[in-house]
Amino acid sequence: MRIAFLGLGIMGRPMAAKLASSGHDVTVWNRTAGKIVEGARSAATPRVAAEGAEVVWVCVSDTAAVEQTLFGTDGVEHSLKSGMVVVDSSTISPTASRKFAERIRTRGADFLDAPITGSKIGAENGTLIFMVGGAAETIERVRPLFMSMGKQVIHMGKNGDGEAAKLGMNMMIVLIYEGFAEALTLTTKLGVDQKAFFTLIQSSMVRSGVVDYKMPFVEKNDFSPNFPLRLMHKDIRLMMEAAAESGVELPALTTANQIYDEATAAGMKDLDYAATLQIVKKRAGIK
Ligand code: NA7
Repeated sequence: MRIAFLGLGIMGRPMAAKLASSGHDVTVWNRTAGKIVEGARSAATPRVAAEGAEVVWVCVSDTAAVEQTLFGTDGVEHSLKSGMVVVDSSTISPTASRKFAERIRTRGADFLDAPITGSKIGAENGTLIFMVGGAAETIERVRPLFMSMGKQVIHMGKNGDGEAAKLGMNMMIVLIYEGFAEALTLTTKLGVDQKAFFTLIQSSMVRSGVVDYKMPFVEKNDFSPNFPLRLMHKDIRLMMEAAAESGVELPALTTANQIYDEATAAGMKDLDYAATLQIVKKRAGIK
């Protein structure tokens, strides 16, 4: 298929590389020039990248970035043709995503919100999971592309439902990790051996995929970014915005957000979100 891939960040670049190495005809664009993908052409603007494409795939940081890429001066909108499909794998506001879908549809194209889970490693290995909002027929048309980059596609419902599901899932990641960070901090302060505590967690019912994934990094004090804290903090703001819009209270998340605020103020925004453990430890006076 002829694909325009827009956004070559931590996630986007390996995703575009998987499409190119699967034999698709890929043109990439990135806001800051200089990022390239082997086997793909580079375009100067989203508009140029999208010209003649059957599918336009977007993976940029936030709601404003998606809006700019789709509808800005040199945005995708100018190259939209009837029958094209736009897929957005960025994590953004569900409400905004629904509006973007409506605007794309007025041009005869279709839109899927298809945020991802699986982190940098999943993007590099082609094992991402996509949670998708939009029409089932449109999902089927682009299924081969999903399967070049990932291992599973879950249809969540109508447009925006993929984004809503992603916020719910990331909320669980934030709270599970915060629970782990607080438990580790308390037990450390009480004198429990960290390795023994890890063994207990992995042997018992509190075992979790999130902790399994982060534990080796915590053991090595390696907080280099797999999922940068700044992006999880952005997602927390999206969760709180969606909660305010729909009249839902999120007391635990509100507390976790304070830790993220403090971590950001301490200059940790480009580290992995796992670095929030350092804030909890610092508050407890643990070096
Ligand atoms: P990164 O590694 O922070 O990359 C973000 C990408 O978004 C990168 O290509 C940026 O271009 C691009 N970006 C940022 N702002 C804009 C604007 N205003 N217009 C166009 N492009 C922009 O993020 P990830 O790849 O880890 O994650 C991408 C999404 O998936 C995000 O929503 C996550 O929450 C999930 P740059 O190179 O800075 O010019």
